Amino acid sequence: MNRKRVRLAIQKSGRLSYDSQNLLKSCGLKINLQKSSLIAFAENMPIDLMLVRDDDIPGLIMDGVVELGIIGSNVLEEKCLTRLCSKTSVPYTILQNLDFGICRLSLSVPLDMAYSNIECLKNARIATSYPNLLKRYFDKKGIPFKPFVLNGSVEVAYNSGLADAICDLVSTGATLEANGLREVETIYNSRACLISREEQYMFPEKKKIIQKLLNRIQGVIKARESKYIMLHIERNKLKKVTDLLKGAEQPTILELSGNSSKVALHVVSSETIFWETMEKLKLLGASSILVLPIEKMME
Ligand code: PRT
Ligand code: ZN
Repeated sequence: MNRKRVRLAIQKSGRLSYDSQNLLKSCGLKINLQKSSLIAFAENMPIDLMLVRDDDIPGLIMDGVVELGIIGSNVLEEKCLTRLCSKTSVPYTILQNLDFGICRLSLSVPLDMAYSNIECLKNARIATSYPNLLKRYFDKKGIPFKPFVLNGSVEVAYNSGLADAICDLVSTGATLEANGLREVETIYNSRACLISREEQYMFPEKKKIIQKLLNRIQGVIKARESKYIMLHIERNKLKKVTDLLKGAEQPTILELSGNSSKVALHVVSSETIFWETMEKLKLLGASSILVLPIEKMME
């Protein structure tokens, strides 16, 4: 086993694979991906990628096979609950919540069901791929139900007469709508996260590599959330402009040549700049307003 190379497990193909690979590329990793291969090597950092099914990633971390993994917190949490049921340990650390894979695990019922509260699902048969997260939710409310575990196509369980309700992941809600279902309760909010095995079992060389990658990931996420704003404004309107740009750091103010009453303002804002904000800036008299994406950032 190579003491110096860090192994990072990501989803081979599915909803998290593009964003996971893209994040790593944005961190400067040059990865040589081969379609059928389970392992890919980063050429310019001592990191090896393992391309696997997402469901295997929590176990690979918890059993110490790899040091890092990118996984939806829904899968991670479900795996933890499964292991806790069988009294197996769940050693891992969430190093960073990521900005993709955002979804929610929700309970949905048929459109024509008169649903007022969770009591309406007492003793109902509920189809899900997340029986433990569902059980935790119902147990907290003290309501009995009948779980029906399906590892895919959960949304068709009601129309096929297999279940009274379903508990599945939702992002836009289009799948539910297409199947005549209505979302009634959110069980769990999920997003992708970077996880690691517990530090005490790792070689110091590997800890350093992980810290370096983590710093870069944080930089990439911060940069993706941030915008660089430039505009010209009357000097006496500066305060009003900075009040509008919430989430912005201290601005840089520059003299404009040949115009002493106006200045150029440059600022990094960690919030999305909507058209409405730009219109308000314009109303304050700002001109030459530019909002630019930031590629990399380090604080
Ligand atoms: O083959 P492998 O086991 O690796 O993949 P998989 O088929 O188990 O998982 P995959 O690729 O479908 O999803 C991987 C992860 O993406 C999930 O565990 C979540 O963390 C995250 N994610 C984010 C989602 C969704 N959004 C999502 N919308 N996973 C699944 N869905 C499905 C949902 O199950 C439903 O069928 O999309 C449909 C609903 O989408 P909307 O947009 O119609 O609401
Ligand atoms: Zn899966």
